Amino acid sequence: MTTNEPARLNHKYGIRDQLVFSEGPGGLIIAEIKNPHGEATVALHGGHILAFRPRDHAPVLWLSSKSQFKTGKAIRGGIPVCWPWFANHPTDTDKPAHGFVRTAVWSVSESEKLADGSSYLKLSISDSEETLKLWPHRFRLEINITVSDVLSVKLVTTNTDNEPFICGGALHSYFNISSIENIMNKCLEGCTYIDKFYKGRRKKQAGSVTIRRETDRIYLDTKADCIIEDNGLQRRIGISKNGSRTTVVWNPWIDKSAKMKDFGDGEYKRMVCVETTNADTDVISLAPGHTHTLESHVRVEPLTGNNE
Ligand code: TA6
Repeated sequence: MTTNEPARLNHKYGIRDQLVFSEGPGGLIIAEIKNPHGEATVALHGGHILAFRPRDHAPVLWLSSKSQFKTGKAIRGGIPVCWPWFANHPTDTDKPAHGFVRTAVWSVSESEKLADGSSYLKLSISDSEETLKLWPHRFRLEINITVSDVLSVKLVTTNTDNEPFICGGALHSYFNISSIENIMNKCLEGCTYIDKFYKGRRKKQAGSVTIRRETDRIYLDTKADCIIEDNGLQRRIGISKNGSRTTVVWNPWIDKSAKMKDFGDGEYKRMVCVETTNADTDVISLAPGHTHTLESHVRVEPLTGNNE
């Protein structure tokens, strides 16, 4: 029986009526989590949260209908883990975009039913011969996932080498929305951002972020919590964060999404990425033996008239 065989995983980490491992799409091993507060699906491939839904709400994460669930391929949607760099490698564009852990298989390290009935799952990955060829540092990376009516994700980097290293990364979260015209992001006013759609020019955010074209913005030096207000679904998605000084907002819009075979026609209207990140001037320097935690907490609340 291999380490990631569902039967073995269920024996060691399964939780009756709450957490079960099985073969999911493309034969990838998934953990299905259901508890009185909400539900989630996590793939061992990429340490990738595929779905999250608090009880009585519509799904919070978007997943493309054309996602490829294949070894070595990134999954389109959910929360890809970008690490140890965000977007292209800083000096070698032959290296995989967004690092190498989102296409690697992670191991299960821990699972627990918490006192309040919520569920906890920890996956981990460490350096290997393959990773050392791409990035010459020893590390341990863990993703700690807590599912209640809030989805709490903590990405913990440990430098297990004897030299310091610099790393970036992101919880590259894709959010499910009623329609791109219906939403606004009320949290980044006054922040400086790199506008990747306009040749990387630095600009300052005026007012709320609304999306009416391809949008690819790296907001720097911001610890702001973000709110996606969705008039169509009459809800707010709150994204609070710790250990992150960069927030990325991305929607590929029509032309770019049409060129992506793992993006369904017109699906760009139903998603927006708000990514909890450290990139560009916000990357992290980690001393040997030290750890860094990148946290994202996602919650939903009704969008009632009296919300200010
Ligand atoms: O987070 C925005 C971004 O860096 C965009 O530039 C776009 O490349 C997106 O990530 C998706 O990247 P992927 O490699 O998953 O297609």
